[in-house]
Amino acid sequence: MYYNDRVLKTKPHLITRSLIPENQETPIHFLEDSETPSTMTFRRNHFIYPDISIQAYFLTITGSVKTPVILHYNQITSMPSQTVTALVECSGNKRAYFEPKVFGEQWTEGAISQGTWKGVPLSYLLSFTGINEGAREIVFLGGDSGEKKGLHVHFERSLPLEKALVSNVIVAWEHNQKPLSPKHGFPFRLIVPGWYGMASVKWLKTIRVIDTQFSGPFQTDDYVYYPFMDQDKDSVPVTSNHVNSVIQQPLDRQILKPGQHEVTGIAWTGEGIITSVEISLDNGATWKSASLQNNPHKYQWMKWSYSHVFERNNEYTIKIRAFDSNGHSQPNKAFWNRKGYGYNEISQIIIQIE
Ligand SMILES: Nc1nc2c(c(=O)[nH]1)N[C@H]1C(S)=C(S)[C@@H](COP(=O)(O)O)O[C@H]1N2
Ligand SMILES: [Mo]
Repeated sequence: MYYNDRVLKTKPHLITRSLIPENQETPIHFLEDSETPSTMTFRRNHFIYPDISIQAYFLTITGSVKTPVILHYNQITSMPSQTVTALVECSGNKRAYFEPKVFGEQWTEGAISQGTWKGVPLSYLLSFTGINEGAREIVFLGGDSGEKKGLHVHFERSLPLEKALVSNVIVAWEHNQKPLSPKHGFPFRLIVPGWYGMASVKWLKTIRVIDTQFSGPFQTDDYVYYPFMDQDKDSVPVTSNHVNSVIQQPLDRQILKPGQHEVTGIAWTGEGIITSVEISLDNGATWKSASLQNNPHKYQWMKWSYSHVFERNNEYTIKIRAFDSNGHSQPNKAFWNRKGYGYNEISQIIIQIE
């Protein structure tokens, strides 16, 4: 047997940040497909995985509704479904790059994946219960729980009614044509395209309509932008994804041979679409357009590339900035915030040519 790469099937692996609870990054620099396989999808958990038995499982919809309901697995999965291809990005993606550094999982660039999710629109589920006049938010409780700041809490988040009822917010049971895996929320998870990942609650147990503003530790403590180190003033909740990009190849500090090489990567945004991606090979002095590799789709990343002949004995500082249809682009300097969310500074690598 020849031990070549074909026989040994060289494959990327998740990048471990912690094991209990499990937090691992997608090997984003080594994936070309627009659908991230389930095994390569990043994992972001606040607690240990919950034990869920499908026989004992039911989903309740309660609170400020006309008729509360209890639904079993088969009742939900036989409802009219919708399929959404969307990326999920953790708001802590790229946290490791903040300066000054901040506490929390030190994600580099792989707290993002893209998948095809099948489920029932939340608005359809709520048409069974009706919503009372005066309802403001919908609260989603996950089956996982544990200790946070001395209290036993569940992972629980709310959406304002306006966001919850748009048609592509779904209660999903399939990921990439298979039932959701236990790690990604089996039996049901919410998918909220356009918002950072914390909104997409896994292991959904109850949906509760409320007339007030929800406050829970994952709503009003975590997932809030705090612009100051030592005070909470001017804080803003984390919602939609910022316009952002990753240079997939080459890698930062890679040594390459002289000649033609492709610079490739992805770019994405929360609301709207990617309209252009610009590249600089001279540390931001001049910019050119990278070519976009697919049609823009809302809530999906855009693949881009740029081919160039690189010269011997040279170093290149390569920068990428993406622009979206809402007039947003990646900033020269990331907006620093105490908990390290939403980093989207212009992407950069430095390469050396032999
Ligand atoms: N129940 C529950 N849902 C959750 C979380 C969690 O810890 N518990 N983490 C959230 C966060 S912060 C992110 S980024 C995504 C990650 O989803 P994934 O692990 O399927 O990639 O799930 C969200 N939903
Ligand atoms: Mo996240």
